[in-house]
Amino acid sequence: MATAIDITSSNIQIPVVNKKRRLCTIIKTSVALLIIAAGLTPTIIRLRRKTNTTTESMMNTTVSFTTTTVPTDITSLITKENNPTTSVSLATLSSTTSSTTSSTTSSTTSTTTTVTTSTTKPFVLQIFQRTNEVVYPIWSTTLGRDSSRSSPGDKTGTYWPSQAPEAALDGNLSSEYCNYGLCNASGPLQDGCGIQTGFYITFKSKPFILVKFRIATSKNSGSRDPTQITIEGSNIEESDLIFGKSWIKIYNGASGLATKDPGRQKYGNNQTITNNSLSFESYRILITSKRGREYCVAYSEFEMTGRFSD
Ligand SMILES: [Ca+2]
Repeated sequence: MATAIDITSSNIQIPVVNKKRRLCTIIKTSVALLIIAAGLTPTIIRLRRKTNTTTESMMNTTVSFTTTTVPTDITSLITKENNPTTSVSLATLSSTTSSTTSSTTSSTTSTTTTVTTSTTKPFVLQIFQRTNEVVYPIWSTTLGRDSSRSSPGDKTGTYWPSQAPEAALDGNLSSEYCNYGLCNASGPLQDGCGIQTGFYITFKSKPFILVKFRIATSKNSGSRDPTQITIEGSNIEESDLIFGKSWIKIYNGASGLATKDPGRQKYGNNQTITNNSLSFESYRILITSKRGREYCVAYSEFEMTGRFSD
């Protein structure tokens, strides 16, 4: 059983040890409070600084907004400012439009350049005539084969002495070239007379692209007119042009005189050389058919029109 003790009336005293414990407890509590207070103070300071920064930022935004506002556009501006999605969309749209415009401009510029190129570099055509170059008369010669030299005379394989091949390249319709080929000046008149005859020449000008040609008729008979020809080009040394391998074919077709006789000492139609972009300094012309039965093939001009390569 516990016994009740009246301490007010007794002489019982609180031990000194208990006083020290209370003092220690008070000191510990105070130190703890000081540590807590020291930790909270920077946080409060930081919170205050952050609050100040936020306030300044908001103020700047407000000032900027006010200075750019036009009374009639206030609603739309407020909508843009308050709706970031709309603002981004507008920026994206603006960027896309700019890009499209740039692309369109670039395409237009490219097209213009192409047109300019085609209009500022026209082909300059000119007639290439002989000056003092050697013209080699040939007979019994076919496309791609070696040439057989012809000489002046009245026998097989000759040309009439006063009608040499130079006469076909002098720009004069009253002079002509007449070659008998397989025939001679005594007859008989045959379809084959003058066939597989022609000439070749090396021009002193730099190589040119043959674009077209036309042939002028002789003085005496339409039956001597060439109707089909071949043209070959070469850049091989002149001394090697006797060989067929030196030549490249660029034309095999109508002479421009076949469909209609233009009359005596007249030019036929221009014939265009298609699918040829090669420049040559030498050309070989061969007659492969004529209009009728006669002693020879004859023509007063073989006019060559061409251009220099770019
Ligand atoms: Ca002539």
